[in-house]
Parts: sequence; C-alpha cells; structure tokens
Amino acid sequence: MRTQVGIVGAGPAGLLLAHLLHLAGIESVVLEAKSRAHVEERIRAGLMEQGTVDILTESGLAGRLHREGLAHEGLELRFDGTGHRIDLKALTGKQVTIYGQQEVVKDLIAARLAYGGALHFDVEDVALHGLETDRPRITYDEAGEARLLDFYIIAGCDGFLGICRPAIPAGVLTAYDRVYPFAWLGILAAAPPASHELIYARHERGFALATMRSPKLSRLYVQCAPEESIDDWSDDRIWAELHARLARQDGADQVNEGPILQKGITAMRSYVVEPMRYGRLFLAGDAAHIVPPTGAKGMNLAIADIRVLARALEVFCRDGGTALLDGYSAKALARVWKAQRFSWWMTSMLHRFDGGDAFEHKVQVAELDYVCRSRAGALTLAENYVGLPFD
Ligand code: RFL
Ligand code: PHB
Repeated sequence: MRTQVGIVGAGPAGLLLAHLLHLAGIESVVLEAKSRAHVEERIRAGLMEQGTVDILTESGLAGRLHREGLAHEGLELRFDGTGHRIDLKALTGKQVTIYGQQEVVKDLIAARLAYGGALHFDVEDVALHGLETDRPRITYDEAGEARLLDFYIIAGCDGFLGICRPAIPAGVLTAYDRVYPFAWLGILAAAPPASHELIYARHERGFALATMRSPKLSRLYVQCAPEESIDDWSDDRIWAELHARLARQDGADQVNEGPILQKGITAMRSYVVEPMRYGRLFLAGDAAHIVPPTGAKGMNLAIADIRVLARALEVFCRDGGTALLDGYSAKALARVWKAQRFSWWMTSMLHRFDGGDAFEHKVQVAELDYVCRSRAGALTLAENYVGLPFD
C-alpha cells in the first residue's frame, strides 16, 4: 500500500510536518538516521518567534512549552561597555520564548508515538528514486534488512548534511553561499543566568551572547576562530573571555559561573538553494537553507517552511490540486531571504572581523548606536527578531 508522504529526517521540520499531516488525516512515514536518544539530546536552537509558538499551540503541541518556556519581552545590545535595551513588546506587540529545540523535538516525538504514527529511528542508507515520476520511492536499511516504500510526495527534512538535496541532479539548483571567518563556541552551564533577558555583546575581543535554557541553566557563546579545536578552550579560558566581553563600564559583572555541562564549536554560514523543489521532492528547513545563529532564525524558518508545505500537501492529498504545491518554493523563499538578510546584518554588526580596520569598527559602533537610539532603527531590529508575518 502506498503511504501518502515520505519524510526524511526527524528534526523540528520533519516531525512537525508529520504531525500537521496527521491532523489533516494524511498518513506519512518519518525516517531518521540517528537514534531517538540522539535527536532528543542534541542541544541546538533555543529561541522561538511568537509565530512558531502559535503554530505549536494551535496544533496541540505546546502544553509543556507554555509551562516551562521563558517569555522575553526585550533583549539587550551591549557595546562599548554599555547595555541598551530593545523593548520588543513595546515596539511590535510581540514577544519571543526561550524553549530548547530538543524539548520541542521530545514533545513532537511523544505526540507522534501517542497516536501510533510511523517513525523509524536508526535507519541506514536512505536513498531516493524516481523523483521526476509520480511514484517516488525511498529505499533504506532497518536492522540489517533492506526496505522499499512508495509515496506520492517526499519531504526532504534531513538538515544541511542530509541526502535529499544532493539527490537532485546537478544543474537543477542554484546555491547561494557565504562562509564567515569566525565560529561560535557554545557552552551549557549549571549556573543561573545573570540577566533575565538575552545579551548580545560586541567587544574588541569578539562577539559574546548570554542566553539561557531555564532559571538554573545558562547557555553562553563566544566568537572564536573557525579552525580552533574545543581542546584549545579550557573552562578557565572560556569564563575569562565571557567576563571580558560581557563586562560593563560600571564594573557590574554579568556572568555567573557554574559547572560546564556541554561545549561545542559551530561554524557560521549563510546558504540557500533555489528552488526548494525537484519533481515530487520538496526540501524544507536546513536541508534547503542555513543562517548564522546571530538572528536566532534557523529553527523558526524550518517551522515556517513546514507551515506552507503542510497546507499545500493537504490540498494535494485531498483533491489532487497542485497550485499551492507549485507555489511552495517561491512562497517559502520570499520569507527565507528576509531572514537571511536579517541574520547576515546582525552577524556583520556584532562580530569582530580580523583584518577589519578602524573605519569598519567605527561604522559598526555607529550602526549599533543608531539601532539603540532611533525608534526606526530599533523597530527594524525588533520586527525581524520577533518574526516577520507569514503572508
Ligand atoms: P535538523 O534539526 O538538522 O534535522 C534534520 C534531521 O535529519 C536527520 N538526517 C537523516 N535522516 C535520515 N537519513 C539521512 N540520510 C539523514 N541525514 C540527516 C538528522 O539526524 C536530523 O535529525 O533540521 P531541521 O528540522 O530543518 O531544523 C533546523 C534546526 O535544527 C536549525 O535551523 C537550528 O538548530 C538552528 N539554530 C537556531 N535556530 C533558531 O531558530 N533559534 C536559535 O536560537 C538557534 N540557535 C541554531 C542555534 C543552531 C546551532 N547549531 C548547533 C547549528 C544555535 C546553534 C549553536
Ligand atoms: C540560544 O538560546 O541558544 C540562542 C538564542 C539566540 C540566538 C542564538 C542562540 O541568537
């Protein structure tokens, strides 16, 4: 029997798509290369736009999110040792929520398993076939056995390093790519966050970000060189950089130390492929685009793609209508490019560029000062940060 939609990848994109399709009465199968424990423990994004929270709420997935998530009505930009608050709520009427991506993934997996939806972990050698036909197929290995499934549609939700995007023949996609000359070293520490709101700091030693996961857990990032190894960063060195970069002129210390529970280095890149479709394969989330994390847009964009794709698939599976599916890539990309622009702008404004001269430094500080002092400047940051409208 043919299942309607095959979904590759059980990240936020793939799992939410499976759930929205289930609510619409459409059957799907989710295939995930890693184990359940691995995807549930992978520490990544933490900041959700209001629209992301709304989608999860409307689809009945946000019980724990509303109990445990931390609502934020503002953020701080810190430069030249002084903090400036951007009042997101006053400027836009919206707020953002801190809730770990792995918690969203846990909630989505629990919901999927509760209604008995197909979700296969630890699958190997996933391969796509017949994408330009109306009977696309997926082959894979599960527990040493070769399997083959038939679908009407395949959703490529397998992240930046997945197999779906590379399964599209050469020459079909146009890729837009920018690699930044720095990376982020991120830690999770058992220490209460020193500030209730996020602090984005620009400092001559490099960028730093103070965020959190709960009232007892801090998540902290420092800009580092992309070729550096995590072994070059002792705990003492990490804390020393955080204290230096988040220091305030008035001497107030805004970093609480505690045992480091996890640490890792993430490269920074902007990347988009167009179109987000080939035949019966539709790409969504990191499989089609990635952003540097400075704007906190990656997971939010993945969820926004799924919102558009799920509606198009509902119409297609109900009566075969293809207009929304045909419009999916253009509609998703219009929003993707605005988030790309915002993420690039935040990254450029807040990081130290080695080799940058005194002129660049002055312009960066002038830009930050403008954003903090001009209502128009602050509003531009705020309306992008809380999330642009979907339509
Ligand atoms: P994911 O989460 O990468 O999920 C893809 C899934 O596909 C699986 N997979 C395969 N499965 C089967 N067969 C194969 N051949 C497969 N190959 C891969 C993978 O195992 C995985 O489970 O993609 P998705 O769903 O598109 O979600 C995207 C988000 O994960 C990503 O954009 C965010 O984490 C980015 N991001 C942030 N986004 C935000 O919205 N707000 C933030 O505050 C934020 N902070 C961040 C971030 C990403 C970071 N890192 C580590 C990249 C902070 C960091 C440090
Ligand atoms: C996070 O909480 O991990 C986080 C928040 C905001 C960002 C990036 C990461 O811009």
